[in-house]
Amino acid sequence: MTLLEDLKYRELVNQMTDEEGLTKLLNEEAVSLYCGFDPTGDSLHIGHLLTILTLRRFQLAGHKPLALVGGATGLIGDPSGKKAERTLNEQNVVEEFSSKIKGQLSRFLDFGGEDGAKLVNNYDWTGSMSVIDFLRDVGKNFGLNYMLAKDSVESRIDTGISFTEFSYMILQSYDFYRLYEEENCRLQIGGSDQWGNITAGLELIRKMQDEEENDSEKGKAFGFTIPLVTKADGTKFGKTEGGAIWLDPEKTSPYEFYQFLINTDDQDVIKFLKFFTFLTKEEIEALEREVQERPHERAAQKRLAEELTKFVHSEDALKQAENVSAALFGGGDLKQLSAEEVMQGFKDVPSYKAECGEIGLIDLLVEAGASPSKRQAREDIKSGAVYINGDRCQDLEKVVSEEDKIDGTFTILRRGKKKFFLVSFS
Ligand code: 545
Repeated sequence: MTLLEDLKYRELVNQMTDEEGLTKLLNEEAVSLYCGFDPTGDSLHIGHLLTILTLRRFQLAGHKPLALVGGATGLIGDPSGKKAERTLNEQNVVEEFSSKIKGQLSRFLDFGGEDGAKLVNNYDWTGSMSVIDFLRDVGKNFGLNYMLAKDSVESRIDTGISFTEFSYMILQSYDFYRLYEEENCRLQIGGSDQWGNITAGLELIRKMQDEEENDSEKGKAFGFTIPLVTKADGTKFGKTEGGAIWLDPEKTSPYEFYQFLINTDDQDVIKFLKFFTFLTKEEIEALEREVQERPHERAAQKRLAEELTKFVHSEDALKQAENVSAALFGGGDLKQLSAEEVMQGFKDVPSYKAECGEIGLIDLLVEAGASPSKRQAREDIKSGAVYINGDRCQDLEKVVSEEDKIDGTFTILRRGKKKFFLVSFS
């Protein structure tokens, strides 16, 4: 399969300019291509992963990805797909976000060697440009009607759009032109929301080239968009009750990340395997049969969670996530967990810090908020509703001590079927 055939098989093609021309180019040459990421937050989330993985697919097929961090455009705000004007972030905030996003991008692409991927920042050429140069050299190429007709602008005419956001497409277009000139970048990719900005860039390249005349040997440039990730039930992909699924392990632990994927619906899992993994068509088809014949085994979901947790985090992080999941849901042993794994798995349960090294179970149940009174605590223990680290305890005299501390740090109390309490000792 060629790269484009593979992308089509994976349903990763939303729109492209001049399919025939692009097919020919990609088959004949190693092509530099780019995708931009504006530092609008301190982390990428799982939705952004799709574009990163697509860049990686191009790279694996021998092409050269340029990952652009929008140090300049992040100061302005892309109106594409946004219903309302964005609030501007301070320059130092954008700089901080830029370095975080840069760090994340560099983990997902191969930057080694001469043909390795490259990180660029549009602040390097836009930050110092004068407003006169911008208006004379770049802005002159954009007709007002052309700009007004773009979705990102047109959809905001009634609700309002500032000149700042209105001008955004010119900045992104200029980036494409610069990368085309300086890096021989022939292709820009992005989500479907980026189509307007990408085609505006192609328009600018064409016009600036006409001006240069002498240099008409330069090849043609192309645009390509991938679909936004949607789910069969119509709810938004990548969001849980706890918020977005981030790629930063401090914001979304590898365990939460893994659990999010394991819980993928049967209706979505094959599509997500195509989108998010490098498994072959044959491997995916085999998993598709598994979903049909043995849905309860969730083989496809497991594979999806494994592949992606490994890619985004690490082999070790995947092991941890599997350990925690097994201990919590698979009848595994809580006592085998490390303190770190306990913290990941029990992040959202009420926690209690015991002031001393050991404490009577009845007192602990009350202090940790598991039982409302000592009387009730006694009842709970007697009736067999109380578990310490997964083991039922019916001993009214029980003192929770060293031997009950997982990894020397935590004790997990459970009352009834599902009420967990995390006790840490100082
Ligand atoms: C800036 C300058 C360029 C080319 C592109 C840009 C960015 C582009 C944009 N892209 C989105 C984005 O989201 C924030 C990410 C980091 C927190 O706004 N104008 O920056 C998303 N993009 C990836 C996909 C996207 C897009 O990074 O293209 O469709 C989401 O999946 O929304 O010269």
